[in-house]
Amino acid sequence: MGHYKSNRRDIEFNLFEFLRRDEILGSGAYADMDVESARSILDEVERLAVEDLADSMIDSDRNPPVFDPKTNSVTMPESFKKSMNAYMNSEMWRLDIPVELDGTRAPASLRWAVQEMVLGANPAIHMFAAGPGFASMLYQNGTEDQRKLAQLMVDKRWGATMCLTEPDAGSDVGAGRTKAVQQPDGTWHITGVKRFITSAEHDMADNIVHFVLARPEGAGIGTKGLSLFIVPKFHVNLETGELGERNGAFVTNVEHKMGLKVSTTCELTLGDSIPAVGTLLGDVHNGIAQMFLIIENARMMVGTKAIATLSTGYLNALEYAKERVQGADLTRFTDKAAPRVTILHHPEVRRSLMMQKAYAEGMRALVLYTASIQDEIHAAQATGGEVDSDAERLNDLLLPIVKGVGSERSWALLSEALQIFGGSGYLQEYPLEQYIRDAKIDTLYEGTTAIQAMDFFFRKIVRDSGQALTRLAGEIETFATSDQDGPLAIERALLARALEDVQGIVGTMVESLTNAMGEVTEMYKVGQNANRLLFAAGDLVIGWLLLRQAEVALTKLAGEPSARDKAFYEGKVAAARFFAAQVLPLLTAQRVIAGTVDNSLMDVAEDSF
Ligand code: ST9
Ligand code: FAD
Repeated sequence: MGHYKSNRRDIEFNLFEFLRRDEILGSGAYADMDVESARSILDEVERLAVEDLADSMIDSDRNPPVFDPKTNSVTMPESFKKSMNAYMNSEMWRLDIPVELDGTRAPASLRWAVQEMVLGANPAIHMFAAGPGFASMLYQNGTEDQRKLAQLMVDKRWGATMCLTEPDAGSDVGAGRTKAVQQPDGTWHITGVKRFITSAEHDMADNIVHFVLARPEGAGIGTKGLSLFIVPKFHVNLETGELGERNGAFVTNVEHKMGLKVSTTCELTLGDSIPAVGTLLGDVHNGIAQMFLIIENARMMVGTKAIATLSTGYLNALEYAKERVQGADLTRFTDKAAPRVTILHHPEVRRSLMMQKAYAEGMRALVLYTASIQDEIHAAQATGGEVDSDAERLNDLLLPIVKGVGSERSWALLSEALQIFGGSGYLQEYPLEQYIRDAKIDTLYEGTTAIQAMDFFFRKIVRDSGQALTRLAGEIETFATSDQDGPLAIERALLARALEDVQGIVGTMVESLTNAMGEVTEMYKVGQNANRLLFAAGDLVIGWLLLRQAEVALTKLAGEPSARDKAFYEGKVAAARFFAAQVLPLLTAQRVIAGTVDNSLMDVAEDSF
């Protein structure tokens, strides 16, 4: 067996029992995608993920891509190429592109369920295979010529990159210095150095199309002065699709990393030896907003990747805990002759595994719930091009939780999963050490956690005038205050308290923000509480989703489930109760701390650190 363990039962529970995606499949915009087709796609992707994709994950970590600085080229490991071919030949990537580009129409919820398995089995496959996804963005926002390029990217399975970061412009994208100068023929010459660019060089596609943020001569400062340019590695004859001369975008270094080694992280030098010729996306200067169309998708991807890795980490740990025999049951620990038991008998091992299960399943619910909100957005678009602004706001609010909380909790809990293996977890014989190395990046790229936290508070709450938060809080409150005599009464009360705590933290931060109008240093208090709020909101939403799932499971248990289903549903209820009892009360302490934060931290002299 390979390293990857999917949780197909829980994925299907989310899609069809919890989020009732069966109600949108097979009709309306998804008339061609009924439940049966969706299930057969899940079948095929699960097989592909467990076998073909997972197959190369370990080998390509031990034998990573090789960069040749003389030719600015990269040779990928053969094992990985094989997995990549299997994925591209499966045509499953067509789920992520519109029908106009020969895609397969599928709801976002199904697409993210599919991508969870791809990302859990071998995350870099998703990234190298993102070319068609970038092509759809190009098709939707590009000029006529760029739409032709988009079609070629799909037909020829070219790769693509997003190029924001520079040596002095990481979180602060607006500090970018890469320059664009317009030419008489309307094209642009780009010069500069982009750093840390994922997939910018490899030998698995004939061409790679770079989506580059650069500042046109004379444009203003900051992110608003940036424009988005389309810079292919090779020039292209847009009518025939033939490749022309090499363009002046060369990879000049590939980083050596802690993990995710098969994903090439490149320095991309533009316009050094020969001109790097680009075209302006859509012929409009609106670079940062355009790039965020990609970033939003990529942030969802990173959260899903993290959570997928936690899920397989947990399932590997669970399997080990059921087999490893060590020590006696705690009730007989003074009896030296007591029979030895599997470690799953030990309370601390159970606590840790249940925490992993609750977060892995709670955050899967978070990803797929968010995807179901994206379904609402797309449904509105499909019926007459309308905008469902409530759904868009809620999706925007949830994205930093998916990305920021998903990555941080997964990375921390993967360490607990490794702990279940004892010393064996530290060995390369088991996948946990690689999972941890490969998942750490999720807290860093696509905006670090601090950036997600500030995005959450300033943009998604304050700038939104709390509209999405109010909708979400309203739904949580309705659930928490209903069925007060039911089997989840205690948990609903804990949820209601957690909601008050999160609202309390928001209130404290809004107060600091208001006070900052008089005393500007009050802003530091907002900064000190930002991550706290993001994590607390994440726990609240995860707790709410787990309890809603428990409610569904209890209904099923009242019927006549099979023995397997009975165990599954009881597990859902147990995880929800555990999370409510062990995690939600911690938010009260967070609220108290948020209220007592002062600026003494900011007064500590640098030399005193
Ligand atoms: C990276 C790549 O790390 C990692 C792996 C890549 C793998 C690639 C493959 C997978 C991708 C698949 C994609 C397929 C494509 C599918 C497409 C489908 C269509 N939401 O607050 P302001 C905008 S890449 C939306 O003043 P500052 C907005 O336009 C590197 N928009 O910011 C706004 O204007 P307005 C990742 C947002 O202070 C404007 O920005 N690097 C949002 O100037 C200015 O906003 C990072 O992520 C948002 N949440 O700049 C950088 N926020 O206000 C992290 C801003 O008028 N740093 N906009 O609406 C940040 O995010 C900073 O907060 C900052 C600050 C740069 C935005
Ligand atoms: P910095 O911005 O220098 O941050 C350092 C620390 O300071 C962080 O802890 C951060 O949270 C904190 N910090 C910074 N600013 C603030 C603030 N205002 N408030 C509070 N805290 C702050 N980029 C691309 O453009 N394309 C890619 O394909 C891509 N792929 C990547 C792949 C890998 C493997 C890596 C490592 C990076 C990749 N990146 C890519 C770059 C990535 O997006 C950046 O590393 C990330 O945005 C952070 O920037 P930085 O590394 O410069 O850190």
